[in-house]
Amino acid sequence: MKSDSPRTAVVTGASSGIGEATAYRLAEEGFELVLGARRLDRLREVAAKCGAKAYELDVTDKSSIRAFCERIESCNVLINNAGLASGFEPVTSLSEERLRVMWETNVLGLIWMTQALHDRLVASGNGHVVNVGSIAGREVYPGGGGYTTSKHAVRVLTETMRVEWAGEPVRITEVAPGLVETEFSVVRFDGDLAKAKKPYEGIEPLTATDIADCIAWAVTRPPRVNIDEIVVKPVRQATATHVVRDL
Ligand code: NDP
Ligand code: 8X3
Repeated sequence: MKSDSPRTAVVTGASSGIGEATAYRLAEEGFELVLGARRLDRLREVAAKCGAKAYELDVTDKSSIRAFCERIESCNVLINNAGLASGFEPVTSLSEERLRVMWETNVLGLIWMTQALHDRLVASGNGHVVNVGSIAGREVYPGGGGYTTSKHAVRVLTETMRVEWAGEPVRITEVAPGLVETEFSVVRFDGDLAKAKKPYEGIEPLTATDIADCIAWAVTRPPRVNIDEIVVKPVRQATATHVVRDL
């Protein structure tokens, strides 16, 4: 469904992966776009391809969020996508640095962005927040404690906002993917490309566009429809740890 009049969508973490693909899909749907991420050169390339505005944004930094949001006049849709995993450390040896970056990006950043744009979402009369969660918000695995706790928090926050906003013209959706081949694993394994390829070996992983399609579908339903959550995995992935591979 194409929008009748242009709605503005803000996408965090749009310099690569799911955020980048979402920018392209939402542009196709007729949205006006404001994109944010830390790597401004990459972000500008994405923006140029879809006619979007691109501003530097670090969701872990409240002053960066303030400066970013000051440039946004109106906002109908907020895609809280910026996020990452860092390492695979068991809880007993989780480093403060890795735990902090995951929680500050995936959880606190999502809260600060939502707080900053909530008034504009309500004022739009047809607001929508999409939080990019994960199957890691529904399951656990060894070495995942820092990341899975953050994504469980995203799930719970999404549900909490839904009850708090009941009666407001703001919908809220969680899109929770399994294995999607993006830069996610490169970041998780500190740039080790050989390790980063492993999770996707012997299967056909999801693409960033597959997730962007889910997001685009959720935000183009009629205003009366709230899609609560979409859990999406490759066919070969039954759970976070049960993946049938051709090796
Ligand atoms: P990518 O690494 O390709 O993209 C992550 C994006 O987040 C980048 O654009 C990055 O931009 C941005 N980002 C990271 N930290 C910050 C920050 N502090 N401020 C602003 N932007 C930031 O990975 P994905 O596209 O896969 O990840 C997108 C989301 O999807 C994440 O929330 C991730 O947890 C989730 N997800 C991914 C899955 C997968 O298998 N790939 C599965 C389930 C969920 P920059 O570095 O330029 O700031
Ligand atoms: C990413 C999916 O299974 O690597 O959110 O945690 S998983």
